[in-house]
Amino acid sequence: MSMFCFQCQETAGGTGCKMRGVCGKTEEVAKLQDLLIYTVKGASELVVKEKLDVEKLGDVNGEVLNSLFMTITNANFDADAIEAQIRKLMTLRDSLKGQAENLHDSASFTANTREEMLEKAASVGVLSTENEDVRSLREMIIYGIKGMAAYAEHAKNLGKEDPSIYAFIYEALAATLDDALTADELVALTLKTGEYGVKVMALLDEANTSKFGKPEITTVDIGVRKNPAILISGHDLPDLEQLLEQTRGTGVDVYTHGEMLPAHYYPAFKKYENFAGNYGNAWWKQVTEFESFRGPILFTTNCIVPPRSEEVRARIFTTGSSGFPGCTHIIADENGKKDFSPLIALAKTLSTPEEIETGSIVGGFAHDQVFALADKVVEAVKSGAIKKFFVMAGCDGRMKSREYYTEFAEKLPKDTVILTAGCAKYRYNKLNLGDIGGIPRVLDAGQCNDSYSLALIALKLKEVFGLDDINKLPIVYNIGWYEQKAVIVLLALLYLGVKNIHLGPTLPGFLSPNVAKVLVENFGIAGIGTADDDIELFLGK
Ligand code: FSO
Ligand code: SF4
Repeated sequence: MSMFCFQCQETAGGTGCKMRGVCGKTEEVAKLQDLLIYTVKGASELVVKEKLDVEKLGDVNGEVLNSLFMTITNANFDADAIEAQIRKLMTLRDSLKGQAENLHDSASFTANTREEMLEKAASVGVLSTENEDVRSLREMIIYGIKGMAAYAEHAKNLGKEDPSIYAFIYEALAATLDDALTADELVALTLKTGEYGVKVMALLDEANTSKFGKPEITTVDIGVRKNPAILISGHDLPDLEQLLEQTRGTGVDVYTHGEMLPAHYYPAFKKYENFAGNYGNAWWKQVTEFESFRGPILFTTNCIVPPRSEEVRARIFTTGSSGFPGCTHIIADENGKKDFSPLIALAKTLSTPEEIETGSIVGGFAHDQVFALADKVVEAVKSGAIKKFFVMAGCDGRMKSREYYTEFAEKLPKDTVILTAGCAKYRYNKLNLGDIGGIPRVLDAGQCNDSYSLALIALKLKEVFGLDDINKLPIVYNIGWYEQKAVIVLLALLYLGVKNIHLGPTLPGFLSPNVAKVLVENFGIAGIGTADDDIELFLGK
């Protein structure tokens, strides 16, 4: 077997990519990512065993977050960038060494050339843990940590850090090296990962709202204007801010794609007249939508899909933890400033975007905006105008089976409301589902990390209705997952005590039968059926 990866929902055959990733990841990139994770584990063990103060680690915290983020599905396909990151991490790791003895190999191995790295990688990947239950639990924790690192990196980019989150990342990653831990201890660590998942989402929420204001109800144009334009994708709002500042007054418009759509809901970005609207849909549709967009594209994070033509590749720029071979990668200077002038110059030489849709969509229902509507919502629940809420947050993806979510949304009775966040929304946010007494039937809170808002809304409703258990609310969780940020969101919901979450379109391939059983028995986790059967099940008919 040349590679093994089963971290995302689209893993080959539902069990593992073994030759090349369904995502387009090559064997070489997969192996280098395995070694990068291994190096991060080694650094984590040193932080734990040397009892180092995480607040005094200098660049280590940021580079650990970056390394983890680079290995998230669809974030970085650039072997050279990953190799350089392994070198950087090995150096940082070695700088942590002190008196500790009996260190794990990950804390001391060296590999100097690409060949040596690939050779080493072959023995340290996912399958190096032989017991399938231990492997399943370890990987679930690692994937949750990857999602946590992504959110922590976004918060850090806005100057918000929580040392306890870093300390937990080191503790958890070091624990994945410990063969003495029992399955029960690993299950407990999985829940603790969820606890820190809540913390990191709260931190990012605070970082985003304190800098850019509280999301508010906003109508977003989905058509096009007549100016040359840049498309920005991914999740990082400070990158968007810099791009808007630099394009202001240049005659170049900026459109969002995929997970950047919720940026329109923040007050701070409304002052930019060239912030034109949202172009297209969820990440996987970029294959055709980038072709028709015709202008430069900036990736701030995942989800990148390998472009099918050189023409499109030449228009793609990456920044932050994202990367793609052959695409220009923009790095920040020592003051954090990124120079986006190459995109602006290129945009001016290219055609304006081709119109693929017209009209608008409405969003901005993060926690404060929903709390402002609380009286109306509570009244609608009490009067029976709203019978049930369906949390349909998470991710979208390529699989045909995800048509389920569109059908499900269409078939839900008119006295139900969908609460959404993440790119999952694109399966139903353009359907005309109407409203209930002025409350739209699809309430979009924002990006996948804004699932935090949905949890806060549930906790608020629990308080308003004086319930002792979040599971007594008329809320059903029917979540679509794809990559590792969805894993941390799921673990956060489990930590908050949410039971009976339905997860689709398929259950994770990284769950061994025994671990799946634990999730089913203790948390009522279930898959999905047909839209008709599930609606009947959820409405208790
Ligand atoms: Fe989607 Fe991709 Fe936000 Fe993910 S664009 S799939 S869970 O990166 O992070 O929701
Ligand atoms: Fe396969 Fe997903 Fe891993 Fe890509 S990220 S190699 S599609 S399991």
